[in-house]
Amino acid sequence: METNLLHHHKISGIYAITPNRALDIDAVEKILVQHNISILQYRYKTTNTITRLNETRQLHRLCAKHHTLFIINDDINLAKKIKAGGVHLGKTDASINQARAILGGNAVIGVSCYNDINLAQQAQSQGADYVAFGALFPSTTKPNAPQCGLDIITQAAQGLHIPIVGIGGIDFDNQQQAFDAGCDSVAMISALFQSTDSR
Ligand code: TZP
Ligand code: MG
Repeated sequence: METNLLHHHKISGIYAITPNRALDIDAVEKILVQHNISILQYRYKTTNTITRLNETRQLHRLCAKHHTLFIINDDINLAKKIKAGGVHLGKTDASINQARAILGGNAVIGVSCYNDINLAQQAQSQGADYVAFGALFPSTTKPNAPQCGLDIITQAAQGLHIPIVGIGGIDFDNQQQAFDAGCDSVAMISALFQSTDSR
């Protein structure tokens, strides 16, 4: 299975994820600019399809303006519909094969691996473009997320050639620990979106 090297360079630095609430587009734009964000994920879990369509269309435009790769959490059909850059899949979502079949070879497919290196190896061999490990630190956004030690990141980095994203409780104070352990990129929700006057 070939990997999509086209977008590897975008999976670096801070990986911004939208909070699970209605979008403040200006706040998102400030964050993209202030932190030079090269990848953004839409992760609002609302089932209101009109809202989802409107918000992702706005974000897609914003991302195009700022050369940011736009990823949608879980929803392959929405990603297809708005021509997003890709999709992020968790344990209970569709398979990599399904996503690839619907979105095509250029789509960026990310996969949550929690703390499981075998899952990451499998995802890589099935054509995932990046894998995510976490929670690296206690997360107020997802307090019951399984924990992933930094040692697992270091071990995973030795056996994988696709980028590794760390997630969970990462902020501006502890991000360097994640990079030092071997993360290519660090995902943040609350550290970026907690306050509207973004840092
Ligand atoms: N998966 C593991 S922790 C987490 C997800 C989606 C939430 C990350 O949010 P925060 O606010 O950066 O801890
Ligand atoms: Mg999911």
